[in-house]
Amino acid sequence: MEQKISTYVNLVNDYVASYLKSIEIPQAEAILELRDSMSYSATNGGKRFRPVLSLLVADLLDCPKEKILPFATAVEFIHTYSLIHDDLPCMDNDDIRRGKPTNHKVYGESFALLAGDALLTEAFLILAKFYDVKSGELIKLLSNAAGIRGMVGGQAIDLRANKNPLSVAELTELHNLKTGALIRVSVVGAALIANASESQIHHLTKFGEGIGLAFQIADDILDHGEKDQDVRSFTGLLGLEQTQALLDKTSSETQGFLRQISDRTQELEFLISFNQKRKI
Ligand code: GRG
Repeated sequence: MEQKISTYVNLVNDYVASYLKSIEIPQAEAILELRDSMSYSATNGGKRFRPVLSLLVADLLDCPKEKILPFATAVEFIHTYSLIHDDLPCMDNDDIRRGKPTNHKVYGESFALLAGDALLTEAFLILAKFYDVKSGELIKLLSNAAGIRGMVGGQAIDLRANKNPLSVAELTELHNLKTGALIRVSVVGAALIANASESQIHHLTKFGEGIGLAFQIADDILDHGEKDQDVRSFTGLLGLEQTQALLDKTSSETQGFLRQISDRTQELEFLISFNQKRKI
């Protein structure tokens, strides 16, 4: 299974890199530099958790990977833009991401801002270009997950939650929006492309919500020590032990949703336990 995941990561890496290399753009020096800035962050060693999730959903539903790769790339572009903007001095002001200098440290703040803008916009161009009659539905799904009703809304709550302690329910809501929505859409969008039935989409949506939340809880456990006093983290609110118990509970509930879909969900179950134990 590890071998399959690493093959899928390579598949996504190749697709993302060649997509950006081959886009038709004006050949002005500044625009070529902007494309470099987009590529720098989009091909900079991310785990590719969201695209791998989409590809495994495609496998479950017997859908060819080639049909999913453009969608998975669109979601990864939005994820990449959010990280570039999140690292900017006006947000988290981070110098290092994935062990390398952040986008603005290499290309400057204004080009980092533009690289994020261009990745966000390109995501929707991909959906419009590759998915014929399904484009509208996919654009609606991704807009809801990425914008004010999803990731950006969650980021707004996060920024304003600076000083006020949140309840566990409020923190869960924040993370369902900020991190969970894009992970859920990786599952649901792939299911839609793969012609899933209404009942499969229903159970996969529940699975997507569960793994999105589990991903964030695992992230807080990984960051424990750095932000254990932070009221916007599960470890900050609950402590390490209770957060670990919450991760285990969320992971097993998430497995339960999978079992209602089919008896061929072992690979997606592996991703749940990979997340439970991940060190990156
Ligand atoms: C700035 C619009 C805007 C949104 C920012 C998602 C987000 C919203 C900020 C990222 C902050 C953060 C560290 C959130 C925790 C969960 C998370 C999304 C981690 C990073 O995702 P990974 O682990 O990253 O999938 P890689 O590097 O593997 O791609």
